Amino acid sequence: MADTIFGKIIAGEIPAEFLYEDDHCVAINDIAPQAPVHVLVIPKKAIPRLVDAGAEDQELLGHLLLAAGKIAEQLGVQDAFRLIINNGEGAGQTVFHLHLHIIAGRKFAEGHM
Ligand code: IU
Repeated sequence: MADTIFGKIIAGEIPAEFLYEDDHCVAINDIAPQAPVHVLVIPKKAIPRLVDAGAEDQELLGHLLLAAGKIAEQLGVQDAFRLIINNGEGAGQTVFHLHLHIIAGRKFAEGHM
């Protein structure tokens, strides 16, 4: 559990403010925000990358999406946010404990990623 910084945060070994918590995940503000709203949704189960998730994680992955929607509503950005998962170093993943980025509060170019 405590193998990455996120594992340590979830284990309470490193203090962090949880914007949201339930049985399966927590949400924290990103320490280096890329937008006015930049929140990380982190499953309590440590799965290194999305591709490391298995069939047994199907319910958890759905749960994370539903939680992200709820958190977006809680933050008042439900009408304009993006969800990002970086999978692997080549895609910019730096913390190898699966997490979703909720990005909002900045203008998004239409028709572009
Ligand atoms: P990535 O998808 O693995 O690149 O995202 C990791 C994020 O975790 C990145 O946006 C960092 O700013 C963020 N982060 C953090 O919020 N707190 C930390 O102590 C560390 C990284 I290390």
